[in-house]
Amino acid sequence: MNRGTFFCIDGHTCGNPVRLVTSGHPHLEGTTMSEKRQHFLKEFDWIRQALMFEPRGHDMMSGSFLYPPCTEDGDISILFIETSGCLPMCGHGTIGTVTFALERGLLHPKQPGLAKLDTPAGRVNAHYEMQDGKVNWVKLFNVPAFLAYEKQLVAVPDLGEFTVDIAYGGNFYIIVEPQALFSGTQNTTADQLVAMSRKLRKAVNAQLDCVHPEDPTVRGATHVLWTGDPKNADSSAANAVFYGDKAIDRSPCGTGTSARMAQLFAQGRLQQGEDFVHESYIGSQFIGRVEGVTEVVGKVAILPSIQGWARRTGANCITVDDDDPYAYGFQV
Ligand code: PYC
Repeated sequence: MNRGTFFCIDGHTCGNPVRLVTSGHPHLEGTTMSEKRQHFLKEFDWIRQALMFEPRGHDMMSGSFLYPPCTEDGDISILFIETSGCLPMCGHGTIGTVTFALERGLLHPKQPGLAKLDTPAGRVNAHYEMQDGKVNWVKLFNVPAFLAYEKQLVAVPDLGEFTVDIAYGGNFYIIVEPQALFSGTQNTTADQLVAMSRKLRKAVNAQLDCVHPEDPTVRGATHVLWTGDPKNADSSAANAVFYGDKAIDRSPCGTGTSARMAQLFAQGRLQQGEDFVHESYIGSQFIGRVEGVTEVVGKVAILPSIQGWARRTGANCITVDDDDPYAYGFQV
């Protein structure tokens, strides 16, 4: 039996995949994207698994669906799908989604140059420059980001002790700076980062409660952000972001960059208005900035922006049929 046919625009943001699904959307209940995300996870997670995992996707696959706005002034809503689940917010995914949706005529912001987005994590405003039908860049004004835990000593089975900070930038990030057991991303292979990340994430979540104070459905440290020396002279810092079970982000990671800026700002290592050029594991760059300061339930938080670009690579029509033993994907 054919369970569904999904038309997709495929592409990438600074190297990391974005699959914008343009048909086959399930109807979702709820008045906010956070509620709709919960409904999708409960009833329709098979769609995510089919479109993200092998053989139709791969370890790094990441995508989105567009829905009508949930707010009066919103232009559109985005539901993120990924190998790890449905993220509350995804920065590279938003830059790609906005770029492809504008270029293919799926998004018509009320105010040209500014798309107001409803995401499960909250309002994200996307400023963009479009020329001859192509989007040159997108600059996101992300949800408030904050440092949740500082200098936590975590004993990781088989590895040893790590000292980490945890920050929220749309997802909770375990931030690891060079220390005895880790000498920086420049000296560590992707395979080593993946192996260490899995164990570290498990140990952190066993030790600490990471729950968003305004939305208890946003919980758990899902991503690990390893830091290091950049390859490019104009980068402020480099990272390697682990997500899902085997992925290292090819982009500098929008929510990770927001979390990292929140950490650096809280520790007096980054100032409001200063550019923070963040470099990915493959050397691509986002420009981040602390645009303002606010608070989230009494905690100091930053208002981060992230600027990057995306390119379409093609279109795809994916079918999911029960006669395929791998219809809902697999992981090795
Ligand atoms: O850009 O926010 C991001 C992101 C999350 C996971 C992969 N990329």
